[in-house]
Amino acid sequence: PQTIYLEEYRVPQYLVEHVDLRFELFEDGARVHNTLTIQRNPAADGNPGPLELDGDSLRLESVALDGEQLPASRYEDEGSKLRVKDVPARFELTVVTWIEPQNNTRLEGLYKSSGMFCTQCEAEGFRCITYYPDRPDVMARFRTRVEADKAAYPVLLSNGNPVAQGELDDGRHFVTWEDPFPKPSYLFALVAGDLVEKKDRFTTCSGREIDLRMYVEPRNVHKCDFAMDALKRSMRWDEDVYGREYDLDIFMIVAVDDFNMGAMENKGLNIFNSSCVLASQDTATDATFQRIEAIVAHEYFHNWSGNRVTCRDWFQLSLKEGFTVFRDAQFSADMGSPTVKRIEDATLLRTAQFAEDAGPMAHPVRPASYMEISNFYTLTIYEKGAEVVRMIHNLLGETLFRKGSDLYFERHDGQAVTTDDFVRAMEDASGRDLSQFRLWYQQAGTPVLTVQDDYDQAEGIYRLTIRQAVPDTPGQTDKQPQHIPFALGLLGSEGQPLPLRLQSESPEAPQERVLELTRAEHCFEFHGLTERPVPSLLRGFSAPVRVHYPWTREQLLFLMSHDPDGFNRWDAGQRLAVDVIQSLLGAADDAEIEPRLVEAYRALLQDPSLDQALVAKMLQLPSEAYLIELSDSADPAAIHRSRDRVLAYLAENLRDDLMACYRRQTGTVDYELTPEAIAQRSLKSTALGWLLHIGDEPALELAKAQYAEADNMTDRLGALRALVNSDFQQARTEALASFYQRYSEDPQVVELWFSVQAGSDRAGQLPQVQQLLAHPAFDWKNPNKVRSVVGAFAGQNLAAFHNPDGSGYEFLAEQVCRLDDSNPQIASRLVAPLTRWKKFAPNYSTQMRTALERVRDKPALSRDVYEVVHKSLA
Ligand code: B3K
Ligand code: ZN
Repeated sequence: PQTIYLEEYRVPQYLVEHVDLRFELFEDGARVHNTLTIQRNPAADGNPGPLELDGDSLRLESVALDGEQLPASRYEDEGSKLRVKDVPARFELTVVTWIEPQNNTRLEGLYKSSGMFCTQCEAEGFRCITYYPDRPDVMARFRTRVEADKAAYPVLLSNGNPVAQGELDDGRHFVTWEDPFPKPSYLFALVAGDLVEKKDRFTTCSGREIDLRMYVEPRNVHKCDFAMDALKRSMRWDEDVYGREYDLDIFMIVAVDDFNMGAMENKGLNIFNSSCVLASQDTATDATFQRIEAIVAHEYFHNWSGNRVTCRDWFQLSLKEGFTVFRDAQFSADMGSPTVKRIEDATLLRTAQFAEDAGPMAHPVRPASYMEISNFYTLTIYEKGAEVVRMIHNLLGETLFRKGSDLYFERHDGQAVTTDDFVRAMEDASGRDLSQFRLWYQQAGTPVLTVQDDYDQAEGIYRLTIRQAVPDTPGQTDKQPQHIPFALGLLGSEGQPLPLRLQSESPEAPQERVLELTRAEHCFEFHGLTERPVPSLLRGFSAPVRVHYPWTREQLLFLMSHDPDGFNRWDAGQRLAVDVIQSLLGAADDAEIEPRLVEAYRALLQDPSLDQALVAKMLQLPSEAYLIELSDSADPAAIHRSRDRVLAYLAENLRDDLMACYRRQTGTVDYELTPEAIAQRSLKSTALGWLLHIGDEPALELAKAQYAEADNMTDRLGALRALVNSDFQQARTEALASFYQRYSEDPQVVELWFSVQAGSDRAGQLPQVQQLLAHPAFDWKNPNKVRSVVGAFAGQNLAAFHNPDGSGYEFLAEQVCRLDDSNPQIASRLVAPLTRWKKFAPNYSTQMRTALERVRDKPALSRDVYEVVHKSLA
């Protein structure tokens, strides 16, 4: 496969002004009539040459120019390119193609899912529908006529507003849609099916009435309310916080079961994976509700950050994704607990994005090259990209940031632009120089900050020395220091915040500061301190960096209970737990475990005056994945054992406190999604999980009761998970059987059932996982099912996946090969855990490599998997 380089970007030779599409949908295929109004791009230099259109898996039926059929000699059909020779400066081209949506297992372009037609065009799926200059800087107005059998497909949707509809012969009908906003082809969408419509309305800030609609299969009508409300909250929030009003008269959401990712922001017609939009109290967990709210908001926010202002090329993907993730994170923080949201985001970043940034696929937020763009929908583009926008927000402050975003939207409305344009708007609006800051977009790798301190009692001066280094990544060495906002506070021995008085400042200095690091080394002197302070570093995770500082356990325990910054309280607890777990690695089985950890957790469990949402987070031990990420030569079996030992030790010593905490969490009568209620449920299930982990009999009874009596999925699944992860084998088997029986008709809940098992070190050993694959409810064509078994096994059940005999690796390689033919995007995502082989101790890494080589040697490997496997073996 070919590598595409940012450096080679050229403006398009031809522009499309208007696209007229007509879809004839049948059971054995679809005919697509595509009439393009094309003109030479005045901005392109040189001889334009032939018109080149992209295509993929299309059967070409005819080509006409200005209404005249072209003889074969006037065009070349290369399959992936259609070249039309000798075209005038302005013309109309009509291309007719035949495609087979019913055989499309890649789920890119037009395909069928549970009997309905639907599309996924980002990034390069539109070329699987018709020949087209399929690049985001070609923006056109679309008119789309969809024709299908009326009984089987009563609902026919596309982007924009419906402008005509009518009956046709043979029981067929049509609807025509017109989208007044020019858009790139990746935002095109079409849906045809037998769907139920749920309607609502939204009045915008300028008083326009928007028609809101959700389209779902009849069995799902009762699962729409939450997403619809989330949509309305998002629309209001974007008006209030960013001044962005919705632009069309109608906004539609469709739920489909077979979808490669979470959802897609097609103009006016968002398409969602059912699992990211449908929810009811009985079938969705708190985590699912929160994910739905965030994704609905994310896709909606794209209408401005992505659709009205889009990307010039795919190297700029983070322009829309990083910014939109930042926006949805602000929204979620406003809707719930900001500290909890920050903890969740930082956890994901530190566990998974840092790992990506240290692995073979590491790339900058704005990559310089790719083979397959689908491989670049990564945590780096999304999550790190959002952190980069957050840092701009921190540096500029709320008001100037808003001025910058207003300028960005105003200046670039209707354009396809670059991350550089975004930064320039922020600079122009604020007067700040962000030239060094731009390195965040160009340099891959997670900066490492090494902090040293020193207290001079006689002078009352506390000195902090901060050094930064950006590690080498594939193809990038000798990096420059980046511009890093570093928030900190200093605490006195009573826990009181101390003033941060730099050198010559007056005594009334602030109690928190954001230091701006721009050099490889800085030394800051804080004056007027009568005692040695405890530093609270990188508050609120003010930059996506690693911090090394020689914390003592005393300091961590102190910060855990005293830091006024909630995020850093949690962080101190995590660092302490990591330290305790790591100190047991390779230690004797009876090695002593830090007793102060027990006391720290006891304090959390016993004090109801603490923010319970924060407590619920603080009681989660660092995950195995995070512990692996922190090690250089990881031994997952040893990590698993140490972590389990600490968990068991805590549970043994906190039995009564856990039980008391459990019993306290019974207040709420009605199911609510407030941070407090969510924290209650989380605490309940954590306590149960810990107690069942050590075989506590009274807790077993509580778990059974919670399972049976729960009035919501969070409690029921919490109990099920605690049972599944326990050694109470009979109770586990019974609960699993009962759960399946109860929910076998609901594919989303069956997916939870799969993943609870595949992700459990007790119920998810390889033979059991093999059985899940043979289960009648499992379906290789459905990405959610694949993720819930294969993905959960390799991503969550690390002890079993990293079985020292290599069986887990071999298993994953086999499933990747099998999926590579049918759905390369899913195959390529699934292979990721193997690509981290360099992180592991030799016994593991050799076998992981062997598994990767096996995938590499599969005949006819897709471009997606090829790129990932070859880069990680290089
Ligand atoms: N923009 C889509 C992701 C498309 C992925 C294509 N492989 C969803 C989102 O980020 O909102
Ligand atoms: Zn997005």
